[in-house]
Amino acid sequence: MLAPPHTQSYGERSLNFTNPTAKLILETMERKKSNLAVSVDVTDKHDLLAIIDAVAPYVCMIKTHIDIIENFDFSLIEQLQHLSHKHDFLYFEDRKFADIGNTVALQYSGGVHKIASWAHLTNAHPVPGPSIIMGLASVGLPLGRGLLLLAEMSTKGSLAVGEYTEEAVRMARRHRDFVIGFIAQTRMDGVGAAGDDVSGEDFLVLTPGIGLESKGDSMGQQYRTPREAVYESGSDIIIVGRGIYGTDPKAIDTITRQAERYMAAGWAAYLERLA
Ligand code: S5P
Repeated sequence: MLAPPHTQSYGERSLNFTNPTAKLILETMERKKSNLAVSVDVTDKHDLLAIIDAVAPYVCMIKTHIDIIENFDFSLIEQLQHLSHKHDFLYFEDRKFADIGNTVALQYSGGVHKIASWAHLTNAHPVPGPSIIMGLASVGLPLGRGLLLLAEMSTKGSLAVGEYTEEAVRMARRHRDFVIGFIAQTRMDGVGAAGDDVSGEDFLVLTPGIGLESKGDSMGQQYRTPREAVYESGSDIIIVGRGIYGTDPKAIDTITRQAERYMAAGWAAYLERLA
């Protein structure tokens, strides 16, 4: 009987995956002792670069919304890549693809952002069905990229529950070479398996909606603590945005301190889970 993934160390779990991005994420987490991903949702590229440079020592991953950058040009990508080499972390472009296979393949490879050329990881809504995975995999698999499906969301009134979540997991299970995990609030081990043998199955669970102070915002976001996500719900990576950069993207000292604090809280919750 294999140990369930959330009781294994991140380093051990890198052997559970064939996808090179999944392996690299888990090895980076183990090396840096961090299960923190910082979501840098700012609109100016200079702020984006300054915040990444400040928080990078504390993260395994940086999550971007590249389409909100107002002064984007492709030289930004070279600067982002320089930071990821300097500080040893991966990029997750939170694009939330949701269209037919042919369209998402074009959105992923082309346009001004050329996401597949630099983002190790991206995500998709399962709403169109398995064709969305086929479209994205046609671009991402040859590059060794990984995909997350949004199985659940952090927002009040989310429709991604019950049968929808189960079907998302079944879709992922049929494409394990490319789908390496979920955006979700809890573990998905065995969800929707209906008697099928899923022992040895491992998916990464990345959880947004994390805050140490606030319980939510005025637009439906809901926050839980790193401990609730990692220790109680078995999440692997906490995704933190405004809890770290707050309301002032220029307050770099405060942002650095907050990143250190969330990294410590996330790692302590993981060690507690392993124990
Ligand atoms: O269910 C979700 C899925 C995602 S990817 N809820 C989320 O909040 N997100 C993203 O996580 C959202 O797009 C944002 O970039 C980040 C949360 O930001 P925060 O400032 O609320 O921590």
